[in-house]
Formats: sequence, structure tokens, C-alpha cells
Amino acid sequence: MFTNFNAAERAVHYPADRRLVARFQPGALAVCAALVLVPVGLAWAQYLAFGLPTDPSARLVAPTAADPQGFPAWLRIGHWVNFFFLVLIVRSGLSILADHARLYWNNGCAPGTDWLRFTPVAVPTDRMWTAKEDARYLSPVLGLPGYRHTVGLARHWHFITVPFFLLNGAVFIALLFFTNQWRRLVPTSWQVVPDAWSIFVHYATFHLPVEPNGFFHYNALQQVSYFAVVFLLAPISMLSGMAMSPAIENRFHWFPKLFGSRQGARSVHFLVTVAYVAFTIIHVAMVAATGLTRNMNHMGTGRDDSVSHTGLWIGAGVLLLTVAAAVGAQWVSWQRPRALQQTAAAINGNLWRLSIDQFKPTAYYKKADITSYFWLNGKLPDSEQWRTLAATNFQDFRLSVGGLVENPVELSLADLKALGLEQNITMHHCIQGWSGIAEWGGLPLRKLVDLVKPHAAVTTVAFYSFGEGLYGGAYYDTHTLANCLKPACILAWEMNYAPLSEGHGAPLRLRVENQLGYKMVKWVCRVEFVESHEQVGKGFGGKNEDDEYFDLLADT
Ligand SMILES: Nc1nc2c(c(=O)[nH]1)N[C@H]1C(S)=C(S)[C@@H](COP(=O)(O)O)O[C@H]1N2
Ligand SMILES: [Mo]
Repeated sequence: MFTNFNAAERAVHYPADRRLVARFQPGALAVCAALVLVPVGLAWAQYLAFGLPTDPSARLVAPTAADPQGFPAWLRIGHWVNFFFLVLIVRSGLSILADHARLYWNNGCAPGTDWLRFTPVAVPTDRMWTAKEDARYLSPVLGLPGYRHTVGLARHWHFITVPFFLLNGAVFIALLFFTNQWRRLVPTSWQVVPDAWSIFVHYATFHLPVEPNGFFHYNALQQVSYFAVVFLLAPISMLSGMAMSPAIENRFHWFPKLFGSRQGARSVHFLVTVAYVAFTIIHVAMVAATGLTRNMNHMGTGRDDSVSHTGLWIGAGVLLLTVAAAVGAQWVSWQRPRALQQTAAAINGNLWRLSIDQFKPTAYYKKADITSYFWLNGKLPDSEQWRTLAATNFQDFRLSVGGLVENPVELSLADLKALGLEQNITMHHCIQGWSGIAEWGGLPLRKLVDLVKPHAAVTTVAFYSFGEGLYGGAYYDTHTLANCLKPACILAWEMNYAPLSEGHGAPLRLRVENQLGYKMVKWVCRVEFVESHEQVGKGFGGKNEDDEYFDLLADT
């Protein structure tokens, strides 16, 4: 009903192998288990040795004049809006993760170094294995839009939602401090730490502490948890998300290091998601366990009322709306993918064009940073022409450079090499999530531009490949002329100080360091200067933009 896959799409999005597993490295599993078991074990040890600690909530039963009196409408609306967006963000995030269902702490992403993977597949070493083949199927019940290799659409939902999620959060926090509502969430004394622990000992040993009336104030553990969600989880998810952007990473190399590495940021981004989901489950369970009707009225109607069902109905309404949005988003993803792509371009495309797309990347890494592994992507060309060229070491290869230029040229590899060699060590960011650091050597695009002299009307450069896209037809992509003129943008014939291998794009592949990997065409045969990307292919900026609804600008 919501999908109309043809045979080719079915083979990609609905593969025979749809197993969903979670495989931890033993060490990682031990750490995760310890994070849960150690506190619970300590709580039990304290309880068995010393009995239940004094319940600190007993002090809180009577509200004081300094306490917030109830929940204003802005707070209640912000709370539900936040939930609505969070569901969209988490579900689309899971779809993105499924496209490279492996998490690492190292930038090289070598198979076997993942601390957690959601695939039973061990990467074969006896044949070419691409990241696209490695993508996993995710049920559309869990993911938005789910299925396999739907990262383009999933990212649109993720990035369309994020600005509104952040805006809602910023308004919420501002109003907290503009009113006295911050007193609910922000502890004002370190006493909150031992108090929260005492309450945790209660819960962990199956005792309910005295329930203060949430209309005025929360118990210490509640306060600490809510504080952590608003003031720790939310900023961490934002920062770790930003740390994954190629435009940001290539401009501010120190930024992903806040999380250890770029993959560290990705892992933290996932762990924060787990924390959001775990929090939501426990939060809802506690709301139900400590007076469902009254709690729902607090957040629904803003009244301290344990009789009326209105709060419950409001909660149910929000839930229904959220489910309806999920179903609607599923429909849009498959019935109106182009409109979704264009909406994303109107919101984020413009946002990025005016901000991070302006950054100039720098080739910053050192030889020692080069990673031992570098995933492969794309289909090796199987045209007669490329095979023949490859068989003779690309001696007869001619790069044709034309379009709206004064001086169209055909250049052999020797010609290109005579024009100049620039060597850069940079980090590659695939849209699917993996990264790698390598040295790339080749001709700076600005030198090619100087040589061919594009007309004033040129805004865009198109790069065509000998290879084909996922659904057939020549692979190509476009870049703004501005990005092509930035530092470290080269047509490379060298990787890690050796001639480019066939898999990595021989004889020539593009490097545009502030963009995602899919914009870096491999097996380049032709360069064309054009007035607009709309004149090329189906007009959306590249093969993946045309067929898989990827973004025209790939700074994130
Ligand atoms: N011709 C062509 N170029 C391509 C692709 C492709 O499928 N065909 N895949 C792109 C993607 S998605 C990535 S991440 C990089 C991968 O480069 P690598 O295989 O050298 O790691 O190449 C890009 N260039
Ligand atoms: Mo990619």
C-alpha cells in the first residue's frame, strides 16, 4: 500500500536476508552490562547490609511558595511537541544506522573493530565487498522509512525534524529560566546526589519512596534524570550529530575529537538515542505507576486533578497523532519522495548553503593518521572501454573536459600529472556512516579551471564516471564551482602514495573534502562545466540525487 517497489527496488530495499541481530564485542558487552548491573548491585548491597536509606522525599511533601505552582501551557505543549519530534528523529535515525549497521570508536572502521553491530554478516575477505552490500534491512515498523538502503529518505526526515526539535528545546529552556519552572529541573544543592541515590536504592530494591506532588516539585532522582535529559542528552546529541558533518570535520578537526573520533561521535550519537528511548520507557512506566490519571492531568490539562480523564485523552491524542505522522511519513517517503527531497532542500539545503558550505576544508591529517582500512563503494565499471583501458594501465585514457569553457581539452594521465600534483591526507565521510583517512594525490581542480577558462555563467561542474549507478545508467555527480575551487579539491590518481586501485576509482577519482563520499565520483571519464545542475541527468544534482533522493548539497 505504501510502497510500490519495482523489481530492481525490491531487490535493494527488500532483500532475502532480513535478519536483525545485535552483536557486541565481548568487552563492549561487559561495559554495557556493568553500567546497569553495578549500580543495581550496589543498591542491593546497601539495602541488605544497612536496610532502606531514609526517604529524602519525605521532606518534600508540602510545597513551598518558591516552588513552581503547576504546569503552564507552554511547558505542556513543549513537552508533547518534543515527544512528537523525538519519535520522528529516533525512527529515522535507526534507518540511517541500518545503512551501515556497525559502530566503532576508530576512524578507519576496519571490519572486526566494531564494538556493536546489527548484522550477522562478517565482511568477506576473498572478494570485493562494498558498504552498500553491507547495508541492512530494517522493518518499517521500527525505522522511518525502514527497508534497506533508504538512507536518502531517512536523512530527510531526520534533518527536516532536527531544526524544529532544537527550536522547541531552545524555547522550552528559555522559558524555564524566564519563569521559575527551572526549579523543577535544576538542582540547587549537591545534596541532590545522595538523595537521588537513596531513591534509586528504593526503586532498585522494589520499594516505592514517598511520592511528592509533581505539581510542585519532583523527587531528587526525577530531578536529576530530567535535568540530564534536557541539559546533557540534548546538547550531546546535537554536538555529536554536528561532529559527523564532513564540512565541519574538515574545517574544525578538533571538534569530533570531543568524542574521541568521528566514529566516537557516531557511537555517542547512537548511545544518546538509547538513553532517550530508555528514559522514555522508564518515564512512562513511572507516570503510570505513581498515579496515572493525576499525572496525565498535570501534563495534559495543567490541573492537579486525579478524577477527570481529560489528561488521559490528551495523552492518547498526542500518541495517535504521532502514529498518524509515522504512517503519513511512510506514505510520503514512497509516494512523494521527490517532494520530500525538495522540502529538505528548501529547509536544510538553504541552511547549509549559507552556513557550513562556506567553510574551507583543510588537509590536516598526518601520515600516521592514515587508516589501515578504507571501505569500498559503488559498482566497478564493466564497460568494454574501461576494461580495455585498465588492461593497458590507462595509457590510452583521455579525460575530456568541456561544456561552457573557452578552452576544452582532452588530457592523458601524463598530461594531468604535468599540470601539477597536490597531496592531501583527509578524512572521507560516507553518507552511510563509515569513514576512513587516506592520502590522495592529484591535480587541484583550480588548475584545471585555470586551464579551460569556464564562461562567467558557469556555476556548476559535472563529473561523469565510466561506472554505473545502483539502478543502472552512468554514475555522475555535480559540485558548485565554488566548492571545486576550495583547498584540497583534486582529481586524484594516487591513494596512499600508490596509483589508485581499480576499486578506489582508477584512473581518476574526485576529492571534494567538505562533501559526503557519494559526491566524489570514481572512475572519472569526463568533466563538464554547466550553468546549473538542473541541466544534467534528471536534474537533481547527481546519480544518487536523481535515483535515491540524496541531497544536492552534502555538507552533513
Ligand atoms: N562512479 C562511482 N563513484 C562513486 C560511487 C559509485 O557508486 N560510483 N560511490 C560513491 C560513494 S557512496 C562513496 S562513499 C565513495 C567511496 O569511495 P571508495 O570506494 O574509494 O571508498 O565513492 C563514491 N564514488
Ligand atoms: Mo558513500
